[in-house]
Amino acid sequence: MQRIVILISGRGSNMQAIVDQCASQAWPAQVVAVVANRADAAGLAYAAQRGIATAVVAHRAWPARAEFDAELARVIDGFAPDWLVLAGFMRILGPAFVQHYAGRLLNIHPSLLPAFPGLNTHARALAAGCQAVGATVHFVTAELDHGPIVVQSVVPVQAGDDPERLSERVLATEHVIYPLALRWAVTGRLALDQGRVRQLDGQSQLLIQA
Ligand code: NHR
Ligand code: GAR
Repeated sequence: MQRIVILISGRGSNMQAIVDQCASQAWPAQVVAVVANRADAAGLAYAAQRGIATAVVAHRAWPARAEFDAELARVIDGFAPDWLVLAGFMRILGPAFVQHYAGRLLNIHPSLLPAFPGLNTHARALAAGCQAVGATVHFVTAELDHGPIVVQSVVPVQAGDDPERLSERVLATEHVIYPLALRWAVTGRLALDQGRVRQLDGQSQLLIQA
């Protein structure tokens, strides 16, 4: 059984989708812990209710980023993860932390990377006149939102869209592609080839949500 630890900062709907599909599709894996950087992260209650261990490492208690990263890694390593999953996790992680989990650390970002790394992606995409937006699951590297891409979803922009409406439609695709990427990960279906990710069964790494 592969061991998955999920990091959240808030609602945790991507975490829920992963927990649900891991169980319902009987992956050779289990979500062994959900860790948040804020005690008020709503997703913690869902995890606890599913019988999953939870932990909080409050970033505010650790003034230096490197100290927060070290404490976070100490708590995570107590759960001995094979895969570490950022799901709406809102703190930038330093190079030492990222290196420690290299090759087993995934993130989902609500844009079509490499466009719009960072925050407020939907507002920036609308302001730029983008006709399509989406989400990207990628391996995390020290460079923010720039690691090798595992799978992307594309969502057309509709007349009258605002960031909130757009984020709802993109989020629905996140709940499809993030569990998919993780199922590939825990079943050994991902290979890194010259800095690019290949799906070894030849399955499409693109979801188009018309
Ligand atoms: N860390 C590294 N090294 N590389 C990545 O690709 C990372 C990462 C940590 C988080 C998620 C990311 C996203 O998908 C992620 C990817 C937070 C910020 C941010 O600016 C940016 C990107 C992401 C997550 N955070 C502020 C900070 O100072 C705090 C914002 C807040 O607390 O609300 O850390 O978008
Ligand atoms: C998701 O849209 C995720 O892509 C995004 O935050 C939302 C979290 O929702 N992530 C980031 O913006 C990372 N900086 P969730 O908590 O319900 O999964």
